[in-house]
Amino acid sequence: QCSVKSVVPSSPPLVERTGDGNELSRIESLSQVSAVLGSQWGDEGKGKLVDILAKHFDVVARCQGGANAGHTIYNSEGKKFALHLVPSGILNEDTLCVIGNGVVVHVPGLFKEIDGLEANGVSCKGRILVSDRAHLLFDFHQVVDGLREAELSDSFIGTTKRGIGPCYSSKVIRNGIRVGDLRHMDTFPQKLDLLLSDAASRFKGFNYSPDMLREEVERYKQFADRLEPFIADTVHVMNESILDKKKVLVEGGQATMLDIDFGTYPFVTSSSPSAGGICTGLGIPPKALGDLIGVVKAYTTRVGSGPFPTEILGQGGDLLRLAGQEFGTTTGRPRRCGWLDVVALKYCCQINGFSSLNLTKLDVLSDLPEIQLGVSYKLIDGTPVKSFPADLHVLEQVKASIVTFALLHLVEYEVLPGWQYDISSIRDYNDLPVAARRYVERIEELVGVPIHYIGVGPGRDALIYK
Ligand code: 2SA
Ligand code: GDP
Ligand code: MG
Repeated sequence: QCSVKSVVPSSPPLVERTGDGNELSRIESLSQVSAVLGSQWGDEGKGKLVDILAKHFDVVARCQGGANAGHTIYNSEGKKFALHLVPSGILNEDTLCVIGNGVVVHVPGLFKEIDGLEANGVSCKGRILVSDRAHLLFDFHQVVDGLREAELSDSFIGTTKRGIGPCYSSKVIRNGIRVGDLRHMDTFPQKLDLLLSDAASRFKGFNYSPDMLREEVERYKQFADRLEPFIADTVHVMNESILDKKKVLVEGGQATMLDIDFGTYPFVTSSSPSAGGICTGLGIPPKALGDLIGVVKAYTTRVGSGPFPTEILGQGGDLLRLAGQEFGTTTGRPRRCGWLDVVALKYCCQINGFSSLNLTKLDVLSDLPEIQLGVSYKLIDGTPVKSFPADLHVLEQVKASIVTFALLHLVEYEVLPGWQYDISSIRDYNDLPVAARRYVERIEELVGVPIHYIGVGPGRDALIYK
């Protein structure tokens, strides 16, 4: 199914480093409003970069998604935190964390996360704001997520079953309930009744009773009191922060290839993890946006179903999964693994206009004798594919979409030598083995966006500033 285009591209000139490689100057030169976005199928290591940058920003804000996200970060003592709804700026005590209007909020989950953070010495009081415009994600949305997946049978999406699709559906169909509605508990029961009755009429397996409504309303009365100090008009907060010259960092969840519009639809999430989602999910104007950093793993992973052109099936994929510890942060699911897909990455760069990239998990490739880069696709009749295909046409023509995608689009690979050297303690770009630098620079060359940060381990310090 794949062909090897060339072995080792003509050696690009190995430059001493671009930029001055100084940590502070790299971070301090970031725009007043910057963003960290996923540029593959998620789990690129966005949380780690946001945590590192947070100490230089006043506000860290999430704009889309919900508790389907799993962002893993480590504090200076090496303690691990898996965040889902709380922005990854939370470990930096001076940072205000905003959960924007575009996020879907499961309130019990949010409190569980806050309790876990507080129990580990991270103070959340007064540091987290939740938009009054954000939609509430109820337990029943999670049940419906499972029922929809079961209904799809073999064509299931492979969702996280966190209720994301059903909650965004409620939002878009306009019977959703928003965080601000918790301030009106008199009308809350009717609204919830409408939502639950709707689900019950749609799904045979959904058991709805008056008792269920009563219990849920009682729970939410308590949540409403506890949530009140967190609720804010975050559109106002965000825009005032910008006017006050505060530095704002936006943290994307998931990634562009899972975007409802640009991803491998229907195998996508239900929000816009790409640049457009920043404005709609926070209520800040496009002209406020400055640097957008795309986070890209040195190889590719994907959880759930759907096209994955550079996937390595069998033992090769298993080895990469093991080396990279590729298991879902939210669900623990094993992630599918493959080579870096430059076609998809270029497409993501186009859509988001990334100013720079953070290449993560370069250390994971250290044992490999050679590394492949998926540089182009062609159809089975040899026609080159110019850009990442929307594939709807192909999907309509064929039944087994996943298999067909792999068969119809042949990937051409470049093979580069590996470095077979432990790079996890290297902190200076020029100390990386030549083959590792060549890999980094070949990606820059193919994609046309500079790589300013290189991850060589999960810890905060394991970052090379290029
Ligand atoms: P959903 O739950 O409706 O958003 O699922 C739809 C698709 O989006 C994918 N998706 C993700 N892919 C990678 N990482 C995600 N977060 C977790 C993590 C995932 C986990 O950090 O590891 O723990 O399994 C994430 N969230 C959504 C999902 O796999 C579907 O393909
Ligand atoms: P996110 O959803 O994009 O924030 O990524 P996840 O946290 O879901 O998954 C990334 C995983 O890789 C986490 O376990 C991180 O601790 C880990 N990680 C991040 N950067 C690096 C890196 O450069 N090297 C290694 N070995 N692990 C990393
Ligand atoms: Mg993740």
